[in-house]
Amino acid sequence: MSSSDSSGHADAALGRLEDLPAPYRAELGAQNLVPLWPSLRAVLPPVKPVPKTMATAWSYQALRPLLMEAGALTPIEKAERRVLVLANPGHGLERMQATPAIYLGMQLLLPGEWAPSHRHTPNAVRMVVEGEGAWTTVDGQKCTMERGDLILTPTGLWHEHGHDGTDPVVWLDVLDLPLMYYMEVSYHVNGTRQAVKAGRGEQRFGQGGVLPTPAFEQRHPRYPLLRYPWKDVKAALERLASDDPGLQQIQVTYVNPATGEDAENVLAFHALMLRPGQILELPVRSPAMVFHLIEGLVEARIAEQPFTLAAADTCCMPGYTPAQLVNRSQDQPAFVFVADESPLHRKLGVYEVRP
Ligand code: 1HN
Repeated sequence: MSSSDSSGHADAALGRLEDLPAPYRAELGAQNLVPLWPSLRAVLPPVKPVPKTMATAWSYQALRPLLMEAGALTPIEKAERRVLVLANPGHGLERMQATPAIYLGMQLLLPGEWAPSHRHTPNAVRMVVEGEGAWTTVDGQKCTMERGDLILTPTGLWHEHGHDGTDPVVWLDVLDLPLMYYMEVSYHVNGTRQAVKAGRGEQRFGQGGVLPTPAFEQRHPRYPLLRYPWKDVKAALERLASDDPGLQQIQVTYVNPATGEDAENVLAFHALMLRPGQILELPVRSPAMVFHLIEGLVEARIAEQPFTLAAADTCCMPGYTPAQLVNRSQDQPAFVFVADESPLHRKLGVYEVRP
């Protein structure tokens, strides 16, 4: 295949592996050597990457009974974390990745269960999907889990989950595990039940515009805020929408309140509101993205392919892809949780927005 870039320079067809004599190929292999030219176009395609990531949607209605069945089939002691992974067929299901850097899983905790304390190198967040009475203790902070809440478990922090309620609790886990695994830096350490510390980040760091003054010569903790309650995030979106009726991108970013930077190192997290009937055109950008519907009914049109998302449904798309989000309701707003790989792309210097 050949094509031409913006300079008009055409990519010549390159020699194939089969063009080389078999004994020569065998000799190369025996020396752990490989000719570049037969693979050059595959590793460095013209103008735009060729993604393995396929636009894919997971229906909560379809996966929920299977997750509940996992609850009956596998006790928590045999699972540690009882999760069904949302795996992208473009990468192969066994790779357990939604996009190059994003892992997604739906986790079930039943009443009375405890998922023991551990810490690991991958960064995680949880977006609570259903149920009440569960909690996650992160670095000694006990975070209650209510629908739509975002709870961080950044790299290296101890975390465990418990459930004092009466009905199943389900949340969406979003991790940068595929990246950490690829980098050969993924590992975990088991711990014991954490002592809960006094003082919660939400109370101290959750007030817009003001921060507690650190004691002299002290610094804020690296991750001051671990729980972002949905009621506050939703109210912030509603305020943005009513403050400026012409605003198209009604979106907030989950940030570290002490630095104003992304809440975690590798992935970014946002909440987006669509007005009734709104069609939002997304810019074509290099990072892959995930959309998870918190409330409403949305059609995600990804490179013209439509995916209908009801509450608790999730979909992903590769980078460099045109997409639109359409609120299918004419009288109710819709609310979408978004995860993307933009901090990683910015750090690598490959972040792009295409015209
Ligand atoms: C993990 O630690 C949790 O703590 C959930 O709830 C999902 C997926 C891969 C690796 C570690 C959790 C995970 C995970």
